[in-house]
Amino acid sequence: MIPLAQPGAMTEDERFMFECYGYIIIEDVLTAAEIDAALAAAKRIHADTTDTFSPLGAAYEREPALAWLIDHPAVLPKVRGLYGDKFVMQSAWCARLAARGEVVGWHQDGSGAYGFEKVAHPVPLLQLRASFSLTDQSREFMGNMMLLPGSHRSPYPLPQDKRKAVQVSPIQHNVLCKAGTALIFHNGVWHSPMPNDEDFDRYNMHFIYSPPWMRRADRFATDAAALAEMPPLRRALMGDYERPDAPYAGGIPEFPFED
Ligand SMILES: O=C(O)CCC(=O)C(=O)O
Repeated sequence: MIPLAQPGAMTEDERFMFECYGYIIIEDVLTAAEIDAALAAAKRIHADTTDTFSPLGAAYEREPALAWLIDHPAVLPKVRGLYGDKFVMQSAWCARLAARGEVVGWHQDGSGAYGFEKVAHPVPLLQLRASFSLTDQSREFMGNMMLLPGSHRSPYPLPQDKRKAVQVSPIQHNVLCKAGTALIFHNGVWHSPMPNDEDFDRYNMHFIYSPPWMRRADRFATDAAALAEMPPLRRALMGDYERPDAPYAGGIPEFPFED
């Protein structure tokens, strides 16, 4: 029971699946050449990485092969389908899980300082994540994402004593996917990376989309030179407004969507 979706606009069936599970999966979003380019970029970004798990922010400022994923035509229409026409890319993390590395830790995304579960129940959608797998994860123990479908609706948290375990529930879904797959999920879904028993590092590229008033997490402002290189829609998604208070006051410019 895999919530498979197709590239492009969110259909009613896909929306229903997303609401039930809290995530959808789109296969074959990247071609072999695009995977190679993005993976090479991710490896350059992590040239000095020694930690078992390291998510590095703002890699798209230096690597065009990662920047173009920000408004990928297979994925961005899904984000728009859920948020409407005004949202920003709040952060992006190029995440390496080292060969034979393990950092199992089940959690919901959000803020350690003020958890989203304190805002409302069900946990509101504030960080919609699109994750591109850049290495093969088609078998278990390849650093796959593990998810608890529907857990974004649970008023009851995953028991504390389970959060470091690989197997936590009969309903858990360990995502098996090839490189080039996109996983789109709600911040409220309990998830964790599976250990990586392979002898190669695992890479994922995560993009987090949020309402325009959310504070950015991987940068204070987008690098001006990188911003200048971006096409108009991508630039708008970066949320570098001339007036930082505009997201509250309604002064955000229209986004240059093509339709
Ligand atoms: O394994 C990954 O790349 C993602 C880890 C994770 O759970 C997170 O970034 O919230």
